[in-house]
Amino acid sequence: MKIYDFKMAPNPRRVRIFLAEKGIDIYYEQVDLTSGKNREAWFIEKNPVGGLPVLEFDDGTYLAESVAICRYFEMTYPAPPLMGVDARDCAFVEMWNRRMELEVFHPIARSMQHTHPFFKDRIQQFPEYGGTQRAHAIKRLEWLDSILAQRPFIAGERYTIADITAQCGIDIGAAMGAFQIPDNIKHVKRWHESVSSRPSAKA
Ligand SMILES: N[C@@H](CCC(=O)N[C@@H](CS)C(=O)NCC(=O)O)C(=O)O
Repeated sequence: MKIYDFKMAPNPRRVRIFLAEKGIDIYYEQVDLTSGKNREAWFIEKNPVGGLPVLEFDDGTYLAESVAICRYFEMTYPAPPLMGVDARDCAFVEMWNRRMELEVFHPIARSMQHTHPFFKDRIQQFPEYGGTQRAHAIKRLEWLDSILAQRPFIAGERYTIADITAQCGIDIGAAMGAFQIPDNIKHVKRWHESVSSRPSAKA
C-alpha cells in the first residue's frame, strides 16, 4: 500500500496530517505536480482526473479524493477518532468539514490560483475573481471566529478532519504569499497556533 503524494500540495497534506494524527506509517511516492507528472498517462490510469493524493492498495486498485482516503483509514484505524464517534457526531463533523472545504479551503485556493504567477500557464487566470474569492475567505474566517470564540476546535471540543481541512487551506495560502489571517480575527489565530503546534502539522 502506498500514497501518491506531493509535499507542497494542500490536498495530499490533509491526508498526511490525518495519518500522522493516527500514527499510521505509510510509504509516500512523490509525483511532481510542477513538471506535470500527474498529467502523464501512467498517472491518469490511476486517477483519471489527475489529482493527488491517490491511495494504491496492494491488489492494484486506486482510491482518490482526500476525504475518501481519510474515511478508509478512519474505518480501519478508528483511534483517535477524527471523523466523529457516533451517527450524530459523524454527521456534524462532516458538515463542518464540508463547510471548511467550500467556504475556506476552496476560496483561498481559488484566490491563489487566479492571482499567483505560479498558475499563470496552468489555468486561465481571472485576477478579479481571485480577489473576490480572497474577500469571501476573509468573510468566512470572520464567521468562523465567532464559532471559535466558543470552543477550541472547529467541530467542537475535539480536533477533527475539519480542523485539518481549514489548516491546510490557510497554510498553503500563506506559503504562496497569497493569504494571511487578518490580525483582528483573533480566535482563528489562536486556533491556528494551536493546530500548528501539533506534531502532525509538520507532515
Ligand atoms: N478533490 C480532490 C482534489 C485533488 C487535487 O486537486 N489535488 C491537487 C493538489 S492539492 C492536484 O493534484 N492538482 C494538480 C492538477 O489538478 O493538475 C481531493 O480532495 O483529493
